[in-house]
Amino acid sequence: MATIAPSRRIRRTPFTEGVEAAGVKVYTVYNHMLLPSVFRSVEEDYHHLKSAVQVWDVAVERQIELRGPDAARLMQMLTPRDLRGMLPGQCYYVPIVDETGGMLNDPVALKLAEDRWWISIADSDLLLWVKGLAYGYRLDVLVDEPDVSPLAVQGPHADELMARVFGDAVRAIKFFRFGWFDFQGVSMAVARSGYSKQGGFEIYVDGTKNGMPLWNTLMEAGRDLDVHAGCPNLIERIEGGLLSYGSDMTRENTPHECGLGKFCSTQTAIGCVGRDALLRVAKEGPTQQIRPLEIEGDLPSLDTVWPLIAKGKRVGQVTSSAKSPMAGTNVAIGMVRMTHWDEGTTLDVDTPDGKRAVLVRENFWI
Ligand code: THG
Repeated sequence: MATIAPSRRIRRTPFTEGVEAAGVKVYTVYNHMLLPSVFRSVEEDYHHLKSAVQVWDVAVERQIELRGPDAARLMQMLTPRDLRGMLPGQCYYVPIVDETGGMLNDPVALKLAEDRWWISIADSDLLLWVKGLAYGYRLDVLVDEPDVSPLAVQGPHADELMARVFGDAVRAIKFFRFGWFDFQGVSMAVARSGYSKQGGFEIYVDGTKNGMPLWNTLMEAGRDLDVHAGCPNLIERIEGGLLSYGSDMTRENTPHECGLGKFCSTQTAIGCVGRDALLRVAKEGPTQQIRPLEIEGDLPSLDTVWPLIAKGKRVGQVTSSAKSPMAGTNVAIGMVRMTHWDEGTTLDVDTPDGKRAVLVRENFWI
């Protein structure tokens, strides 16, 4: 395959130098920025993630900062999740929808203070939507992208490695909470979160110049823990049911179709854009929904949706798939119509290499 031309439009991160020194083999582009996707091989990276500890350059999880008297009001306009009970120091996974209830992004929101929030975005240009709302509603709030770059530490030895660098207090951070920790005189938010089910942290690295010193410190401190550079792993995230915006869901889907209804409290999310549309779909219930799928046989890698077929008719689509050492088959995520979404239903999928048998499962693997 051809390679992609480097350019200013495909931004490097504060950790790219370390990623390259660690021998990154494949990149993807996410939020106009380099995101590593393979170091040794997807399968080797998977086994290492589940047994050791990895440091991930997830600077592509760009932050949108809201600052000012209307910050909380704007944040509640953005999401159907009710934010009234959210305290400073908490992270919330928040669906963001447009006026039709279509998904625009599925970020993690951090409440730094009543008048200061970060929105840690997935792959869409959410900054433009947020700036448009702030301007259109004449809100008293500053909206911009600060020089803050998440670095994730994921895997079973993440607590030990983080304690060595930031002190034992990091062990007490609860899931989806964050605290402020010092690294070489710079205060940084450290959260217990990350795009894997193996446990770990995300450090919101403040300042590009602090990226490589922290990267190197983590690599040296974790040598005896077999620390290695890693990245969000396709197999592990499918097994864990972690959705990928732009792949598993788009603006065409409501949060309910994505299985994110549990993160919506639309009735009480007063002022949220798309509220009327979502109240309608929440009442009726979705007619298609994300499901875990098993697919038999050898598969090519997926770079466009594969139609799901029953009795010659299209009943959905596969949007992510990978060969899983744990399941001994291909694990996949798809959007399936309600007529065929029950556990145990068998379907066919049309792949570029031919038809394969599909089983609809009830639960993800992790
Ligand atoms: N961390 C941070 N920013 C991010 C991601 C992240 N931005 C991009 C992308 N990932 C956004 N998407 C997700 C998807 C899933 C989760 C977080 C962000 C996630 N879900 C957990 C789950 O499904 O098990 C828990 C959600 C909950 O219970 O609240 O973590 O990873 N900073």
